[in-house]
Amino acid sequence: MITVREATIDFLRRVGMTTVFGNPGSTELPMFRDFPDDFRYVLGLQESVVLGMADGFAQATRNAAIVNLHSAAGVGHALGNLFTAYKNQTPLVVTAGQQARAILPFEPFLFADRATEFPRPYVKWAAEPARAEDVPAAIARAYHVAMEPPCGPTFVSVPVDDWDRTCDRLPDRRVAARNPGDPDALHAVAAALANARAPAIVAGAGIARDRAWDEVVELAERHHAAVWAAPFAARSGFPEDHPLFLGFLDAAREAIARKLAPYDLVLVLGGPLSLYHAEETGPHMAEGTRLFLIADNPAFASWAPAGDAVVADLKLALTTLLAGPAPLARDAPAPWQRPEPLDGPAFTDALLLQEVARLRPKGSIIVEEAPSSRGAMHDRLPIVSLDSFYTCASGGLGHGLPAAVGVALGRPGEKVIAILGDGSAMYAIQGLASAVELALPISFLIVKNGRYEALQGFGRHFGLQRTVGTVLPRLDFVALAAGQGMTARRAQGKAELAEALAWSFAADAPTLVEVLVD
Ligand SMILES: Cc1ncc(C[n+]2csc(CCOP(=O)(O)OP(=O)(O)O)c2C)c(N)n1
Ligand SMILES: [Mg+2]
Repeated sequence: MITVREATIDFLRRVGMTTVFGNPGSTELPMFRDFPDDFRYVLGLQESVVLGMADGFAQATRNAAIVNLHSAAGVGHALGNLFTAYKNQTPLVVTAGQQARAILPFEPFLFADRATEFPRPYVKWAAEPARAEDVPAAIARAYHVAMEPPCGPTFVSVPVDDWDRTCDRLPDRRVAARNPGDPDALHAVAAALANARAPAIVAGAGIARDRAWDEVVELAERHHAAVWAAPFAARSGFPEDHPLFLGFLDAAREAIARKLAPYDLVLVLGGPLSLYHAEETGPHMAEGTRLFLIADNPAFASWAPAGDAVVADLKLALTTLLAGPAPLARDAPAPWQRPEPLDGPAFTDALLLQEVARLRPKGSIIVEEAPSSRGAMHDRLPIVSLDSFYTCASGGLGHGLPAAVGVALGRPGEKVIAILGDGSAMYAIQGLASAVELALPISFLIVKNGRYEALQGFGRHFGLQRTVGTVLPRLDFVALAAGQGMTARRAQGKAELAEALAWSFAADAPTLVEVLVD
């Protein structure tokens, strides 16, 4: 017999979850008695930072990350980024402390009422085991559920007195969960694709999740298919400098239908396609465009408003498609006319992104949360390799800054560039302290426009004369960084920007550049 803690540590070690992201409290500490030397504890100074870092780390390492939160209040702080992790399909095993079993009837201090309901519906599975000795098995189950596509967070609430109880060691076992897809359905897609007159591929985040990047390039080239990025794709699924890449779809029903109208067949990979940000009417797809979806997430398949769908691992499904019939002879689509390079006096977010593209170290990783700068990023900062771009799939702000820390921790020695709006950066600004503590080579670039520009834009969309609560003119990010032990610079004007970026990109410690855009 061993302790619940030993059995849990033993399991975590077996599956490679030796980095624990947390913010501790009295109801968690016994989990860390005799904390093993081959484990590390990554401290986040607020639980949304903890969750965001774990999300970035899990995505970067392609394995579930273990998170430990303080009972109800800590889980509460983490919920926004838990929602994002759910939408990102990031595998996480979230544990939270609970008060000791013997005093639960008296609603003790820091007790979590209905602990397993609190994080729902943004966890795939949640449990507070009925007996202490069931805790390791619950954590093992949480791991396997988190890792089964569609991946996502799971939750285990653990009473504080459980860790020192005894139990059996868990059996060593593996769970294989990749689904190759229904062969008949995939053959139907392959046949339709071969016979299409003008096919298009829509590249979604699932391509990166399933590492199917090379297969998508091969499929697009084989079929001379136009490739569009899916709306708000949280990861890049196709090289954006490839001649077949034609641009980005907006999260807008009418624009999607219009942009895809020239094609007689649209194959959405790792979608969703029909992701709408504002209400619009009209058809989801032009008449005469046949739609197919292959995705790792059965939810996308079930609610897609049009088209036939196959739920599958993208890499396996594309292997089937690539073995399909040869396509009709057809010309390659006309290439995307990218906007002209900027060289006027205006000091804008677009110029910043152009300079990042020009000066960034080769192979650096972009993590983005700068809402109104998205379009400029699409135009000027092409993502050209697998796993070199991360953003949140949910639209919930406060993910990008800590996610950048987690990505950097998961990809040691690689440069991470976090492009953050000034409003966005403030939701989890304590993440800078973790970056300093971990000495990670991250360049935090703050697009300082002094406002929530995306919301002001939406205000105009709704015809508001003035959009209240959208200005933040007095924030000083150089001071906010310095207060957490990070060196920072301010840049205004092109020469100063180039110098600051070169300094930040060359640093092997975290740095911040506040860019005062017009
Ligand atoms: C948690 C959360 N709160 C509020 C919002 C609404 N929201 C969307 S964009 C935005 C503004 C973000 O400001 P900033 O990062 O400065 O980017 P900008 O709009 O200026 O480009 C806000 C508040 C959100 N998406 N998520
Ligand atoms: Mg802003």
